[in-house]
Amino acid sequence: MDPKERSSDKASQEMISRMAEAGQQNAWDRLEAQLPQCGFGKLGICCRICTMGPCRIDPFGEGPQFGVCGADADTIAARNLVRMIAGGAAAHSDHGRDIAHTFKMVVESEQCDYMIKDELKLREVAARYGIKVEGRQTKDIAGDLADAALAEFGKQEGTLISASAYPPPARQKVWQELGITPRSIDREIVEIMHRTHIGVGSDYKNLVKQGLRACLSDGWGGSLIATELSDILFGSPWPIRFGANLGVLDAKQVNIVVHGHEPTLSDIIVAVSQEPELIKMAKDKGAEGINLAGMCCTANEILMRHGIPVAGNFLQQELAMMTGAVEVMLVDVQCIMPALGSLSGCFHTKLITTSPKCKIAGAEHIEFHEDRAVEIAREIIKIAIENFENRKGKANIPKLMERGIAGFTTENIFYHLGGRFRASYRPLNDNIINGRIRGAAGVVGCNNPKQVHDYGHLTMIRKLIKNDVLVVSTGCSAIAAAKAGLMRPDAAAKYCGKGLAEVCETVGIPPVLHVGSCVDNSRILTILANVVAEGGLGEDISDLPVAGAAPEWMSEKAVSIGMYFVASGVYTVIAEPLPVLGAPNLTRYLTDEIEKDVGGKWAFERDPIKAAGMMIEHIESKRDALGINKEAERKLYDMEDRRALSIE
Ligand code: NFS
Repeated sequence: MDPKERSSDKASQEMISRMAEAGQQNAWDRLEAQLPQCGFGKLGICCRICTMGPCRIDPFGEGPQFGVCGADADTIAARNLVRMIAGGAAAHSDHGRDIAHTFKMVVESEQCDYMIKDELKLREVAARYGIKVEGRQTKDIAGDLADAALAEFGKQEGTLISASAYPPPARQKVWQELGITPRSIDREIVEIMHRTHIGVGSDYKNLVKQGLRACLSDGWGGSLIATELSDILFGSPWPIRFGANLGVLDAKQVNIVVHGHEPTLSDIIVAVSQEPELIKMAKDKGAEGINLAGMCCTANEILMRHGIPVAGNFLQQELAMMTGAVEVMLVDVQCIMPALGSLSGCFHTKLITTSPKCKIAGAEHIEFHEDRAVEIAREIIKIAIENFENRKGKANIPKLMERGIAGFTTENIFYHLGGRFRASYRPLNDNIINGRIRGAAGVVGCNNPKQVHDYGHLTMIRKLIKNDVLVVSTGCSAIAAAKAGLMRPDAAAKYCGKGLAEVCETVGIPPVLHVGSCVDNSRILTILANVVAEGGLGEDISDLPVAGAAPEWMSEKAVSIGMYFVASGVYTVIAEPLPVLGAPNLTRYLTDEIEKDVGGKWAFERDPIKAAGMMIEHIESKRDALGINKEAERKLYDMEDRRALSIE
């Protein structure tokens, strides 16, 4: 086993070797043990929906072509796919719902550990929801917004307010004509489960249509609510310096790693961990202090708002524990490997679960209640401090970390690209029109042990910025970029093409903008809506020279995200194909014909260099269509160009 074949990140390679030496299993080992994986499952053509099955379709056309009920490959794969969307949209939206409940609690209670931190954003969002803001008290506006946001989840009539308040009018028309304007968040998810029950829908296009409606209720609904209410409650991010990679753990301090997705507990932990009394307690135990670090999207939440360092992305959770330097790994929900439970048993590390939705064998459960947030946070930090003296042996922390700048949002990009005196999207649009910036790409999503860890993200991003494509990033992709130094402002001179470097250096931004966690992909949607509204680049998101990608995706959430970008008009390239390849008509629809319906489509490409090339070609074709590519400077990319441009 060569660790370089598993991860391109040096700190991770070091820990992967250590795990091998210690005989500890990790996700890569478990993947190997699974090989060869089930071909039917990969192609999406096995069905376990009823007990007449399990059924499977022979992809070679020799064996059965129908399940017992008569479902063919397209029906089976479409049902499986939209159920993935239901899972992903549910995860994002339930996160949004929890934030909305906390928000309501803040508004209603007299004394509470949270408060409204961004009144300006509160007023802006409330106004979009049609709530009267002028001359009203903050509390009253917030109360109305809490009710309006919560109603979005379960209302029985009409459509989502945000689906008509945020996207460009042309986009709304596309959805109306296709009949996919989301009605309410929960309803679209429930309806997927109904439509995919045995004996309901079998028309694959009609099944996908419900998938489109549900993912739109995620991106422009549940996720957007999560992002916006979090900004109002915990403060809107602002550019902030940070460190990333396992080297942010500190052998001399009490290390607490917060992992998962929701900011409610972690945000309080940030504040409480700075209490002098607790720091003194840590010092009395022989530690130099309390060191907080994040993992996965919880990391992104507290990084964006407080500059808390990031220990790593999805595939580094086991590696962080393996350092032996983590006193407490505190988890909430999503992307938490069950393997952490048994691994924690080999170290002094306490794995603490906090959500009633997420209990893990081998973990201690301390249930988090928003109305006792500070008290519970103190209790957990004390456990970590007490545990410091139980560290066995020496901590093995790789001495690797990078610095960068995060904290970009739909609102503050105005300031950076527009300059403080001219806060608007105009300079961004102008730089795209004049060709200094060719376009923009959202590179997002997970890690997947099927791809070399971080390699896909980094190779793709480097090629995009080399070709003057501005990159916005979220989730584990953003963490990969940060660890590789791509979020340093000086990365512009080092990695970018001339045009993009010029723009980045003038305004002092890195070429890869960290816009937050995975629910914050909603920020990318609202950025796109603002670019359209600014004018000069068409009427709809599907006119823009932009593309999306998830080069190492693995989760159902990523399917929902990809689908809502496609449904919003964005060409979206992913590495591991959607599990639909055994269904020829469905595959053709998703990767081709769907573009006529929604303006965006999917593409599958494992090679990140080729994938980036496809995105650049798409961006150039959109520029052609907009008429902003002057004949003289028009650049077509043939194979030779691609090779010349590829890095590494
Ligand atoms: Ni997104 Fe965040 Fe990471 Fe993937 Fe998981 S942490 S929500 S799903 S693995 S980016």
